[in-house]
Amino acid sequence: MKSFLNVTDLGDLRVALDEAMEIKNDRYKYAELGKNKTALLVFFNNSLRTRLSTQKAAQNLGMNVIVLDVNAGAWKLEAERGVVMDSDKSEHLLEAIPVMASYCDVIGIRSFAGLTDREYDYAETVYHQFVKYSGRPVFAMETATVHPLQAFADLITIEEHKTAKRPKVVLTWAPHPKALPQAVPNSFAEWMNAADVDFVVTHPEGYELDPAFVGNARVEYDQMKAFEGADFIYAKNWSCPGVTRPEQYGQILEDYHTQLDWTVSERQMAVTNNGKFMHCLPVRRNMIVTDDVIESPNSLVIPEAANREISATVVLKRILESI
Ligand code: AN0
Ligand code: CP
Repeated sequence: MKSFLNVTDLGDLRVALDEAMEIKNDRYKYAELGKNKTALLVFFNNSLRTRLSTQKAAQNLGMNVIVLDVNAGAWKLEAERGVVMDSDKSEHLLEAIPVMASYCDVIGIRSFAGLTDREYDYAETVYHQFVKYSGRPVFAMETATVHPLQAFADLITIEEHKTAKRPKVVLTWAPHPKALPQAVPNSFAEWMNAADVDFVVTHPEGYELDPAFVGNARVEYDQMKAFEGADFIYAKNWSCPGVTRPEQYGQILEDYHTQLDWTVSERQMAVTNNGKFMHCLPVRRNMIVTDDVIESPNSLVIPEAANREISATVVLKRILESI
């Protein structure tokens, strides 16, 4: 595997899930595979889980790891070609990428959506520059439109905790004070569409996800109706994807104070099928979800985060096997 952005990059999901379980049972099984290979993890944005779990995954495989926080010590990087570089950006990605590539064998990228230029974000411009100019396998650690390491960990978590053969999984929008990317819900929708689950999405009107990810998934604008009989509730905020009105891309469409009834609480969880609660974290309590729900025995947020080590180990193993 030379690039990891989409669910199709992993091939047969059943095989990938079996591999995840194999690694979970013995996470050092492939400790020789990465000997004398170096993973470079490049962060343009903050991270707790991705930073730690991906380093741990690389170490499980015997790799060396270098972490670069671009905004904390490196030169500020320009990404657009043709710009007269008279701002605070001292270096261009077109030099920085091949230089970084010369020190490593695999590159992970975290580069969030700018949320101002839909076309630029949805073309995954920064990610593809890394692919093109590094000559190395590249994997997404949340890029402009996707977070596949998260979605894979989510799928592993659902697989481990499901009680029905084909569980009902609901992705629900929830309020947040700041405009957030669509990467997490995009990937979650993409991966749930590919998995054997009954998938429903619920959000206020105007927050429709890009068809490339949400496909033909059922959309229910009434959150309570969507929650009925659900086995898993996956909460996340996202800003306007700008599908029907591109000029609203990246915006918060209504003051969050008026939408606090979307916060996941016992009121909605009561109509589920003893539903499990999921969120990728970091989460704002009593905004996305109440204290009671996130602390309840049905909350999976901690095992879900722990599975990030497993998804990253499988992905790095696949990449190492291809170089
Ligand atoms: C980011 C987001 O919503 O994409 C990262 C989530 C993993 N969240 C925040 O910026 C709070
Ligand atoms: N879920 C997730 O990717 O968390 P971080 O932003 O802390 O890496």
